[in-house]
Amino acid sequence: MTTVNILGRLRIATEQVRKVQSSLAKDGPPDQVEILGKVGKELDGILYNLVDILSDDTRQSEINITSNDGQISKWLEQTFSSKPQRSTTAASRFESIKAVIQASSFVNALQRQVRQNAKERLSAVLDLPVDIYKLNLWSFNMMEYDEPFVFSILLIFDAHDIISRYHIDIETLKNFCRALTDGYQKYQTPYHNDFHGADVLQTTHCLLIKSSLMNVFTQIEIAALLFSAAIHDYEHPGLNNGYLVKTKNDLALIYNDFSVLENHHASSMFKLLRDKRCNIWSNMDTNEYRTFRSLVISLVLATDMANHASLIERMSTYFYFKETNSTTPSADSKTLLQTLLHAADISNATKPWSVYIQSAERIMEEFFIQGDLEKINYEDRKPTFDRESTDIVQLQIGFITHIVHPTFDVLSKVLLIDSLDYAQKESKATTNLSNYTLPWQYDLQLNLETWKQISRNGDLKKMIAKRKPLKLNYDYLQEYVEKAKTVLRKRSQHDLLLNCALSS
Ligand code: 8BR
Ligand code: ZN
Repeated sequence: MTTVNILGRLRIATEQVRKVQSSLAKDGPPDQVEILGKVGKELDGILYNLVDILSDDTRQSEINITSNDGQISKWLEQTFSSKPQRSTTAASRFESIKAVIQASSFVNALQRQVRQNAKERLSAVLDLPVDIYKLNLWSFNMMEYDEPFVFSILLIFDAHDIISRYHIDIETLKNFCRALTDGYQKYQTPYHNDFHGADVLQTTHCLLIKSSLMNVFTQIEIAALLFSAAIHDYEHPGLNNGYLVKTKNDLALIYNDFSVLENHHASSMFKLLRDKRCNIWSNMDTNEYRTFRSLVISLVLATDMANHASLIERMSTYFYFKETNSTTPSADSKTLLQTLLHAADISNATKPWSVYIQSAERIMEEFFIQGDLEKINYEDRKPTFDRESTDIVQLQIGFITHIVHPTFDVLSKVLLIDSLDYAQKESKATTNLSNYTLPWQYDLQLNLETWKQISRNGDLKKMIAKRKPLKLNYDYLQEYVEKAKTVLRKRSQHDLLLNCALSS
């Protein structure tokens, strides 16, 4: 149900309360009339808040027309609301996440099949620096390879059968990869470049194959998810939405300050696809392409970090209802796809320290370049990110604690429940959550603990080897990684002893 539906029902209920109140006003019991008055006022307040929320979100504009003539209803809905077009099969397939969870029994067989197929295909024909087995690893470091899109797109698309299913011409795919790389390199940004794009693609691929999700998403959904992952920051200028809006940048004016970057990534990519030489989807069926394009747009727009809270809230509410055994609201496949892409987008802090620290250094440098520009061009004394005074350690601790942790916690719940279901089906009686560690859980803890150790005992001057461009002292930081490892080891030993003591 959309917020608009809720608003409509609440409005009708409020009207009824008001009617009863006014009919009782003359000769009804005064205390009850007073209560009704208060209830009416309260409902008015809620209605007001809902209208306020909706006024900022034009995508919530949804109407349901019930006319005898289905064709007319469809035309009315399509013309007078922004209701997304859903095929009936897609809607019924995804009643809830439960459908996703229940499908886990197929996943192992499918994973094996994917690997086998991929092995026999591209790597044998093309001279690529890695094979699909390497790209299946969470610890893979994209920054070690040149031209990362060329091999990652070819291998990952092939592994998911996208190349053959959509009859993608290999030469066109290579042209596309080059154009994609050019777009990502357009502004020579330290972080939002082709390494980040290819990294998010590879991480999304890992999330898919490590869960049962791959099995229940349709081919078109998987193609849209992987494509969106690859292109989600296309032509990123290395400046954030706030800056573009503040400085009245052309892009902000084009998109009326609304998800400026994300609109640009999607829009400029579809413009590139108008070029025949790069259009890898030219053989896709027209109807399928419509669904594909709409999914890609919604996935790329959802990478706007402004959606983070809403996304996590939607996923968390689902688990709240599931835990309390109330009726579970349905979570559509789109929310799940958006969560996977969002998680992959911010996954750098969940990778092994040596991989993560390179990303952290690059994103911080990109923030500082924006800070330099704010100072020079706008004489901003307090830029968002000041190279000299920003506390990198606290910023990383905050990013991990408030953004990355909640995201991966929600994701872990989906995937762990999935593992549990699978294990129970396999009748392993002693199933317990701790038996199923996901690839990111240890490194996420270790990275956070490392920053905490540095914040307690580290010498911040020694941590930074160079300020412009930012260069961190990796050897010095490594000392704290080792300290953090010891802390985590002691903590887990302590937890183990405590559990034993409690259970004996
Ligand atoms: P985009 O890659 O789509 O811009 O979204 C991810 C955002 O998360 C980045 O722009 C940045 O603001 C933030 N982020 C990431 Br990713 N890694 C970070 C890190 N290590 N430290 C601080 N912020 C980070
Ligand atoms: Zn990104």
